[in-house]
Amino acid sequence: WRQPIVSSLELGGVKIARQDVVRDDPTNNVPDTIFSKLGMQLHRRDKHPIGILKNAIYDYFDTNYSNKFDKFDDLCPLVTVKQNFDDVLVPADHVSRSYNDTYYVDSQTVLRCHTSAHQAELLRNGHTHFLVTGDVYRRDSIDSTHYPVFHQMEGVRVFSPNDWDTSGTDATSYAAKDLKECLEGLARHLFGAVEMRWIDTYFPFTSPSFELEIFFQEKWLEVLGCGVTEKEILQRSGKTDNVAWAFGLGLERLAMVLFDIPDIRLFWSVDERFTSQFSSGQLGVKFKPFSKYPPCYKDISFWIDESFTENNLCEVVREIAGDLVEEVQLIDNFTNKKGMTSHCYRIAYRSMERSLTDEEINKLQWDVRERAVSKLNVILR
Ligand code: FA5
Ligand code: MG
Repeated sequence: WRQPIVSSLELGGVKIARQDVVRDDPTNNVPDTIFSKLGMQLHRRDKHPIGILKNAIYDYFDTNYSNKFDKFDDLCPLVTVKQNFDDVLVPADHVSRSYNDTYYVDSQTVLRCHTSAHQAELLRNGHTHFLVTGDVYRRDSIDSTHYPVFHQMEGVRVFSPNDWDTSGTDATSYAAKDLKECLEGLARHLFGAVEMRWIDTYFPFTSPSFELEIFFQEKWLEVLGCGVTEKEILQRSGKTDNVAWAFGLGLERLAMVLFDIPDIRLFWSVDERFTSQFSSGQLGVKFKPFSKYPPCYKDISFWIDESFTENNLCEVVREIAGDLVEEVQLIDNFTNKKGMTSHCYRIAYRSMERSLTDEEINKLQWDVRERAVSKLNVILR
């Protein structure tokens, strides 16, 4: 179940050797499990749910905007810190810049954590309507709707004064209204009737900013972020009189709703019982789970120090158990009289493809315990 690690690959016409990404460099935190995902490009496979969804979204934009949107789906996922953060006005002290949240190849290069990393450059190059699809990377928690590699589609539309002049509203309200109509139309195109709601939120690069949530498996699931582009981003690209909107769709989340896929790990499955259920251009099919294997829960408790983070624990667990880990959940947290803090995490192991043996799970859990001690500075209880 481990993928072979290739020694080099081509990304957006650039050849990248494994040594360029994974080497003994303290400013590099990209593990093999992540390197092995580079270049997989699920979004460019027409029979994969992510590729099918991308094409369906393309259809919506082509039809409603007479092919005005330029499309990019092969931009290199290695980007500079400037592209990923500075160009979209992420403040210098924002948590998303930390080694705890983002994969750094070296101190100036990251695996993009969002497709917004390409906004500024495309605007500078004169594009006014565009879609950017690609794999993005984040150090994150583990559950059925979070994965450290996933796919986003960015959309940007720039307006000129004559677009809103006759509308009777100001430019920002005009763009916000158009944005919501565009995305609601997209949701109807993909899902027909679906329960959804808008939430006000914050992004450094848009104001106002919104998230769209869809009701799925008894919960509200966040599927996209969007908003009216900050003036400064447009100004820096020479567009002083314009206003624009932008969105970033989480393609796995949308595909989970569309195809009824219960767990985000399935997108990486090469099991024929998964892959054979989808075909190019087919949106209507619902995924039929092959028999669900039982989960096995193992708890791990330890004393932590101030260097401990949940993302680091999740990476340790994933490096050992790969896609056999379904969820890592904090179930107990207390501080004793001496000021020592203890955490207990419950790890759910479950394969999507077969039953796991006790022996196998015990070995995984043993390795997790050992690695937690050696890498995370914790003391097992
Ligand atoms: C962003 O990434 C913004 N760049 C989106 C944006 C673009 C806002 C343009 C405004 C303008 P956020 O971090 O919320 O926002 O991620 C966007 C979507 O990606 C989420 O709504 C969710 O659907 C998906 N997503 C986020 N983290 C994960 C994950 N670990 N696994 C799977 N999907 C995820
Ligand atoms: Mg969000």
